[in-house]
Amino acid sequence: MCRFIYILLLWNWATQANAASIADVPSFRPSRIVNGEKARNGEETWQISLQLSTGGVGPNRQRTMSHFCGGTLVNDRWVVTAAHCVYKKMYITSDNLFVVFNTTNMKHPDVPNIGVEKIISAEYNEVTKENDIALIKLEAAVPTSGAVSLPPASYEANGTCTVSGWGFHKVNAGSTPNHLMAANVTILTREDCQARFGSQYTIYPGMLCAGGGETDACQGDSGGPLVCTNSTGENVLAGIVSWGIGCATPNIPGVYTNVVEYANWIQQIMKNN
Ligand code: 4AZ
Repeated sequence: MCRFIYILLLWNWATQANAASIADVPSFRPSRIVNGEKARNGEETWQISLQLSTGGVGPNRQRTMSHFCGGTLVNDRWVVTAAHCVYKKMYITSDNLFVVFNTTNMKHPDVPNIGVEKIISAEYNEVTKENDIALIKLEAAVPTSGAVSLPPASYEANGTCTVSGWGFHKVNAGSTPNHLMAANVTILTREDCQARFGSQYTIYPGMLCAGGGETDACQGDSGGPLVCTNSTGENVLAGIVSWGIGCATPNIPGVYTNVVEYANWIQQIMKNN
């Protein structure tokens, strides 16, 4: 009898967890890079896809995995993503979260993917959208050649940078592309960005704006990289796709987490974990 109740409880828990994931997983909401181009092999090598799996191992696991956010490899064990992809989402655990890496075509039958050791989010503010950053420690090291550098403390992003991801190509497009897309966007000053958003929104120092033209990030690109090339030719992770008003809305830039503001926090987490 006792065992029967236990099974019933377990079944109840499992079906509820399942229902929650179907309703809430961001992959079921619209988005992808707008007006971008296909990333070529050897480009955007730092881009990863965060995927939830409902079970299986090897190719069987891959069949049950689905993309819901982007992320960036910053070294062989750590991925940077957006807090809003993982924060307070009970259905995402280190057991069902997988990181697809070294891939441009998601339809490839055996995309490289690796399990997760832990997920560490900053204190994300769902109202102001501040602190939209989280770190994911991988179960094992992946090749470092794909990683991109974190910005040095004095870094200030400017000029044209590249955003990439598997998000929708326009609002409500309906499905994510198989191929990784990338687009150039120009960094705006905080003042310019604030003026475009108006008084209803506050652009905090922990945020960075880019775009406002025909190219943009969109839902499903969230958590992914905005990478700039600095004066010495090195690629730097300047931003994390965070929020916006629609996608490629005329004059409205995309808003990114300003990674340099969190560089110390990232270093501390990586050192202590
Ligand atoms: C989103 O909902 C989202 N245009 C991310 C970025 C942008 C819009 C929406 C920027 O994940």
